[in-house]
Amino acid sequence: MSFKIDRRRFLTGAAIASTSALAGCFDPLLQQDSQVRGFLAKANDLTYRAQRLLLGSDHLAREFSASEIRQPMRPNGVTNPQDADYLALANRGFETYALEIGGLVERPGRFSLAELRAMPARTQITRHDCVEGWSCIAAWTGTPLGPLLDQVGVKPQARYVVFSCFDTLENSFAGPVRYYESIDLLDARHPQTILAYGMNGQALPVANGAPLRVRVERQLGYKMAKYIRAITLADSLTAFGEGQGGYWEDRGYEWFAGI
Ligand SMILES: Nc1nc2c(c(=O)[nH]1)N[C@H]1C(S)=C(S)[C@@H](COP(=O)(O)O)O[C@H]1N2
Ligand SMILES: [Mo]
Repeated sequence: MSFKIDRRRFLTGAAIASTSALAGCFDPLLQQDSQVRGFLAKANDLTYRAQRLLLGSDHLAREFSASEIRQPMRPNGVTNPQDADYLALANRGFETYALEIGGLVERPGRFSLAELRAMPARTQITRHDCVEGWSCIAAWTGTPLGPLLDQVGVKPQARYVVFSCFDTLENSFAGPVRYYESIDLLDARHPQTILAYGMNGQALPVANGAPLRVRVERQLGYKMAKYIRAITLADSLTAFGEGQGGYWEDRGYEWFAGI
């Protein structure tokens, strides 16, 4: 275990050192054919396969008791999206919000918050570990993703669940670059993977991803997309963002961020 953590520190350190030292310049991690990218990709693939072998698909992340909640849940990354479509929803208390589910599914659909709240619910008190080295413990309430996927009918060729978010992190020549993330179907169907609309017994605050954010409890914080607009089932990640599976993955982070 300690070997894995040390290696993660090393990989993460390498990614951060590289992006900060070369900010605004050429970044070898962003070159898909570079040796560094190849090394990271292989290491990530090894971590992925080793963890899938060791932990299997149903290993649960540790859950804590209410007295262990460490508040406040420190908001991180984008905490107050200013995108017009998001603000329009927020100003009406997310009453008109509807989660879109599409891609490789039999029955694409839209689900309002009221509909999501009426589905089976799960509350779990878990620890959130950010790659920056801090963690928080909070209670999350939401509906398990697995049964919702069954409801829309995942097509057999689907391999990934992609979360598209409302928030813009930067503007490029091609337009706004929005946060996105992706997980495999094992994590998507894990019993602790929920679409959360509540935190510490309250409605999910805007800072922590209102109206809907995913909790993928066996992964690092950046995998847990906030401000979810749509979920797309896909057989490949190349069509999304820069093709590495997430906003931070496109900037050198590992796609499989198991802890
Ligand atoms: N849409 C969106 N999701 C996001 C981020 C973000 O900036 N935008 N930041 C990620 C990171 S790095 C972390 S650690 C967690 C922070 O969640 P919190 O704000 O509830 O602490 O959200 C993740 N999901
Ligand atoms: Mo993070």
